[in-house]
Amino acid sequence: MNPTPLRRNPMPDRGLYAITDGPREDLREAVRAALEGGARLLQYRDKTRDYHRRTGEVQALAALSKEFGAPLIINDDVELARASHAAGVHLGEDDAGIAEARKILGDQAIIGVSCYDSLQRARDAARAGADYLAFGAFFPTATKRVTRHAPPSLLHDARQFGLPLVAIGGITPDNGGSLVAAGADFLAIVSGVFGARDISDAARRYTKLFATD
Ligand code: TZP
Ligand code: MG
Repeated sequence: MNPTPLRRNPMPDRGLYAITDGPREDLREAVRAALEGGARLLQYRDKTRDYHRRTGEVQALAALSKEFGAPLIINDDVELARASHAAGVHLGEDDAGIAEARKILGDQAIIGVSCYDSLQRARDAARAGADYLAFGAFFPTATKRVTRHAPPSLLHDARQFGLPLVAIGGITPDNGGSLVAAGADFLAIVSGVFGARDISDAARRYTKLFATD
C-alpha cells in the first residue's frame, strides 16, 4: 500500500488570495491587515533583485502566514521558496518548469501556475502536477502590462481539470462576484487590497464574496 502523503501546507478551499505590491516600508503591517480581513492565501510578489530585503521580508511574512494559517506562496523564485520553507511557488511562463520546481520543493509544496487565457496551458500544467491553475487578466489592470485577456467562461471550461482555479487581473469587490459565480475558487488581488486606504476592510469585502449563506 502506498499511503497518500500528508500535505504539510494544504490549500484552503476558496477565498481571497492576497498578492503583495512591494517594495513598501509597511509591508508587514499591510499583510497583517489583509490577513485580518480574511485572506486565505498569500503571495509574496516582488520584482526586485534585492536578495537581502527579499529574504528578510519573506521571513517576516512566513511568520504571519503561520499565525493566520494562510499558506505563503513565492512568486517566480523557486530557490527563495525552498530557502524560506514557504508553502510553495507561483510559476509563470518565464519561470522554472513544474517538474523542476517539484523536484526542488517536494511533494508537499503548493505549485501554482499562470495559464493566462489558455485552456491548453492549463491542461499541460494539470498533467505536470500543478496544484492550482491561475487565469487572467479578467479586467483591465494597471498593476501589470497584460496582453492576454481571459473570459469568465474559461473558468467554467477549466473545471474539468479538477484543480482549484484562481482568477486574477483588475478584480474589484464589485466585479469579483461574477468570477466566483463562473467558477473561481480564489480571487487573486494586488491593488484592490494593498492599494486600499483600509486594507483589512478591502480584504473583508472580497472575503464576503465567498460567503455561502
Ligand atoms: N497577472 C495578471 S494580471 C496581474 C497579474 C500579476 C495583476 C493583478 O493586479 P490587480 O491590481 O489585482 O489588478
Ligand atoms: Mg513569474
